[in-house]
Amino acid sequence: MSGVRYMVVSGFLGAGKTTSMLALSRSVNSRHPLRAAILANDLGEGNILDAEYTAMSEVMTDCIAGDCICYQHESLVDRLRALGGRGADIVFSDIPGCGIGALDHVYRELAGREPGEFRLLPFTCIVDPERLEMLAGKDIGLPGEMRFLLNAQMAEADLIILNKIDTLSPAGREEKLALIASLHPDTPVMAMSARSGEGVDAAADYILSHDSPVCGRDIGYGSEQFIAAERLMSWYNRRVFFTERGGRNLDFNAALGALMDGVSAALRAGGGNVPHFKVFASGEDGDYFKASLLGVGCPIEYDRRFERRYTALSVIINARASVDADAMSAAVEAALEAVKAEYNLNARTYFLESFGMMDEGRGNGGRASRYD
Ligand SMILES: Nc1nc2c(ncn2[C@@H]2O[C@H](COP(=O)(O)OP(=O)(O)O)[C@@H](O)[C@H]2O)c(=O)[nH]1
Ligand SMILES: [Mg+2]
Repeated sequence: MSGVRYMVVSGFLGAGKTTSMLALSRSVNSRHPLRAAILANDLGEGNILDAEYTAMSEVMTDCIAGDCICYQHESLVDRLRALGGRGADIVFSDIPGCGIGALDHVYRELAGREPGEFRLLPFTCIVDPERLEMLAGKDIGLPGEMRFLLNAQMAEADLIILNKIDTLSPAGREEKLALIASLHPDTPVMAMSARSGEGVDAAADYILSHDSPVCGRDIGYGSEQFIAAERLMSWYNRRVFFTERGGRNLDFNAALGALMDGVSAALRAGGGNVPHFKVFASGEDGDYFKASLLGVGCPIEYDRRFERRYTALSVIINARASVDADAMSAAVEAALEAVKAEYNLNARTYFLESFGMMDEGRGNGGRASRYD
């Protein structure tokens, strides 16, 4: 019996799942005699930025890549036991940004197959106030099919947390909380800012003092609406090693910002969008660059920029897009070529994967086909 407490965090692309898991972990670690850990999960085989980023923090971390934890029960159980063995009392893990179904596939599986081994804390959905506007009928530049996923994520949750309240006025907070309550009147709702820390301790204490009822909820998993939304999504993971051709030190903040702007412009020109495009690179002695773009019309959000200049740098690019994989690839390629020319860079790609959520042939399930 490991006695590890476990909680899954769901939520839309860019809602702040990773930032929230870090904030909740730090809140637990600093105020309770408990040790919190993060098990980062995403699709794709490797070069998952959130996993590298959380691993850089002082919080204990591990990662499961390759597929959603929904379909990796044994691996999930192994990792939870291993984290418990390393001293973790509570493990937070996320599911890939548009994911639904983990209540059934993770909580109910764990409760049924490892009865009593893990204490399941509230299944928690992190909500971004701007994306929530979609459900009030506002056009935020994302395909309408995405509304289904956002609403289903909230419908599935034991607890809904309105995040990013630092971006809202008091009236704005009330308005968003009222909208959530009108859509999901039976679900407890809390509010916090994973960035500023406001409300984080209260959310952590609520989570620690409640267990998930692990009930079944019909959220339309596998329905036509679900498939229509998933069909629109593509994933893109790449690692690029840049070198300044003349061996000079370069301000990579400018080059990486230009890369992000270039991708945004190329997608916008083609009518596509990218709900979460992220770039991360780590320099020397804890110096790092991390930035997010939460849609082609949005400004780049810099979590951190480099303090130093570098001649060579390894950069991770992750995109979760609402265009097909080819259009996403073409947008990155065009932006990369422009940045190489403008900043006198060579770029060597050591890892690249790009796939549609519903693509045939993804992963090991691919098969040969022939027409004659
Ligand atoms: N203003 C604000 N930004 C936040 C907050 N939480 C996360 N973010 C930002 O939102 C972006 C996406 O966050 P991330 O944790 O990567 O989202 P995820 O895709 O759900 O894991 C990043 O630029 C974060 O810094 C918050 O409470 N307030
Ligand atoms: Mg994340």
